[in-house]
Amino acid sequence: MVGKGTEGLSFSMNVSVLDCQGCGICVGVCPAKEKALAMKNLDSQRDKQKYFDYAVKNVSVKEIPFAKSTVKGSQFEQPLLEFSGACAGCGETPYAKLITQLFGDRMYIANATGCTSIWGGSAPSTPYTVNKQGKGPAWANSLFEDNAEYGLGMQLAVAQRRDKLAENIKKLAETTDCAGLKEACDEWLANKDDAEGSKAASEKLLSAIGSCECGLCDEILENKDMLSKKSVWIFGGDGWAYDIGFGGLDHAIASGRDINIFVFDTEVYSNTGGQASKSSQIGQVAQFAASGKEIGKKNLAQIAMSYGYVYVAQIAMGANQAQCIKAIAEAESYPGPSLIIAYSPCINHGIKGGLTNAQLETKLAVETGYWHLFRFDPRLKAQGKNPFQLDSKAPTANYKDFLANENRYTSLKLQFPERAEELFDKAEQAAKERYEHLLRLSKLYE
Ligand SMILES: Cc1ncc(C[n+]2csc(CCOP(=O)(O)OP(=O)(O)O)c2C)c(N)n1
Repeated sequence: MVGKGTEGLSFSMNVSVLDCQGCGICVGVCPAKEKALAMKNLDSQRDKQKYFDYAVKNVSVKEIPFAKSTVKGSQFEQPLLEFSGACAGCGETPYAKLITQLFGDRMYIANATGCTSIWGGSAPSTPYTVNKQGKGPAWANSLFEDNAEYGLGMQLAVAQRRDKLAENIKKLAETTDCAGLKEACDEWLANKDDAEGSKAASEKLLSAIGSCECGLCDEILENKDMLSKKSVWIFGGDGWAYDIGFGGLDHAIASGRDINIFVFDTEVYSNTGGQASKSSQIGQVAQFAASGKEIGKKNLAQIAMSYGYVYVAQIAMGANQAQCIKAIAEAESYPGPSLIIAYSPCINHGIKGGLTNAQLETKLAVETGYWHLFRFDPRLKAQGKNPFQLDSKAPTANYKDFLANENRYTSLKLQFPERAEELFDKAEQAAKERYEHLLRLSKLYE
């Protein structure tokens, strides 16, 4: 038993020995006081594969009475992203996996070219999968240059097809005299834009249609994939979002349409070997910034917030899991454009100890004031509340301790110590000013 309502149930976590990449993150982030997990040599664990295979084959998904959008509740949902080809410990995949746990059975993904499209679709295989009902993310990769437009197009197509379906279901409700069908149509119409409600109403409608004769039914059945509410996601890295795809991203958020943009912010073009982007930070060594980037990170969140009707959040999973899930759930439920910028450690950062420490590194990023957490929800403004919520506390650790933990900064110190000192001071000052600016924003929106 893991909480009220789960009497008679127990759970275990079984790792697939053959698929585990050995990143060791689970060992590092395990909250148990006594270390509950330990890494062991692969050969000594091969005979444990049978437990994993048994669980996959025989243990069914259970209805668990925890809210899906909580840390605990989300982790009892089936991930519809499984074994990707990402670097072991990648900071991007945990976000995508979490999003599929929340919305995977009704989600569309437009994926910009970049690491997310490479680990997300290394043809001929894909780590995205389906649940027992055969439902899973519909995924496609567009050009690096036009992915926001591609996702916006998906949203427009879905909206158009669902509106037409609603028109037909309304007509059917008005004309049918078959028992139960009118009620099923009305129930679907009332729940069309409710994620869970539309799923239940769709099943009822399909079963009512099955036992009635009707002229419009064929057309409705042809479009039954549109019965449940869809969740349209646009995935990409910072090279796409801040730089090359920015014009399209701006166009897509300005449209006011119900899209969810998720930026996996690694602060470099990761997939092409670590070139600097407008998201890279002062003092960071990257390709095209071999002596440390001189100018500051673009404030993409602030640009999006200036519209007033865009949901915007900055998150970092390892720093605050609850805030991360809250932002993702709020963005998805917001019936307009949403932009989430997620801090994503990358092998290019050269984190001390390697990506084993990726999740802990995001915690350090927030504690040192290197990265800030906040949410801007236009719905709150309409309710007379402050739409801007700063979720980061004032830094409790030294900014330069974060820099000292990553090769992308320490390498500058080794090569150009004086310049490093100068740029790191500038970076620290810029981070302080960003936090003060966020504090002022919070007051301003009050
Ligand atoms: C049409 C097209 N333009 C450009 C590229 C080259 N390209 C592929 S991935 C990439 C960088 C992606 O960087 P980013 O958006 O930051 O995502 P990340 O890899 O960091 O997740 C570039 C420039 C390409 N493959 N195709």
